[in-house]
Amino acid sequence: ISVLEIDRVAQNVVKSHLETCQYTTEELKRLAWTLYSPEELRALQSKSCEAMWQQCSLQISNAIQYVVEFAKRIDGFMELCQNDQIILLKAGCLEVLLIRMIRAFNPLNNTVLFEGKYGGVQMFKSLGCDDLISAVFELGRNLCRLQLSDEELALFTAAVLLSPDRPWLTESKKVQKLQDKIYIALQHEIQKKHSAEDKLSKMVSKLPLMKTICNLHLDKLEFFRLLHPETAMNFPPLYKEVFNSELQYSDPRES
Ligand code: 4D8
Repeated sequence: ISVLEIDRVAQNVVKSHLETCQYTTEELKRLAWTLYSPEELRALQSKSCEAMWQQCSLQISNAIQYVVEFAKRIDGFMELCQNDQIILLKAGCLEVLLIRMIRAFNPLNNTVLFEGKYGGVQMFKSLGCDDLISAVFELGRNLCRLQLSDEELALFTAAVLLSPDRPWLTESKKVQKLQDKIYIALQHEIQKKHSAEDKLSKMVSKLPLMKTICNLHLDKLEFFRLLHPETAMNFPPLYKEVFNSELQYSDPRES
């Protein structure tokens, strides 16, 4: 492939990313030291488990809408068969959210943006998912250390989304070709910045922890559904569709 082609891929992916981030980098910089007060934190911590799950599923569902829009704008994604588009989104969107999270993560005080203010792990106490939350924050710290630019973030999330090894893909060769180009563009972007030459392998080495987090989230959700079926039924439709374990014909691109 030509340098021109790789540049075109990079430009498209970076543009799609920037157009589909809820917050600009400047907005996040301004917000970075807007912390929840001790009283607000105490209020969050004393919420019921159900109310906190509802709140988190709503936040995740909002964020997923932007990921769906991101996917749609990546050249080649809409040319995949509908079945594969759905499989890629369902399998990859939490991983993409976890990578996107670093834009809204402050490693200096170990806090993340949640509904307009920053808070630490204790903010999520009432979920009753301490292991999941500490894994999420560990990933946040790990990824922040890599100091990824928005360009690198864009290409990395696109590459994760276009993973050809997701189960049940019908045209994985097509997905593989798209992902190959994106990884070449990412490597190219990293070299431009004179970053450490092993930056790409360091990025890729975080994928297993992301997979662990995704599986942990699904386990917690399944357990929560058993305990509180009525609450789980009222989770946002998009959240339910994406994380539903059953095979179904729903389409997260339309919610
Ligand atoms: O831009 O939409 O404002 C995380 C959620 C991020 C989960 C959100 C969350 C994000 C996952 C809340 C709970 C990542 C941004 C804010 C809300 C992604 C954890 C932290 C978005 C980037 C940071 C900032 C808990 C936004 C993983 C999941 C547990 C459950 C019980 C559902």
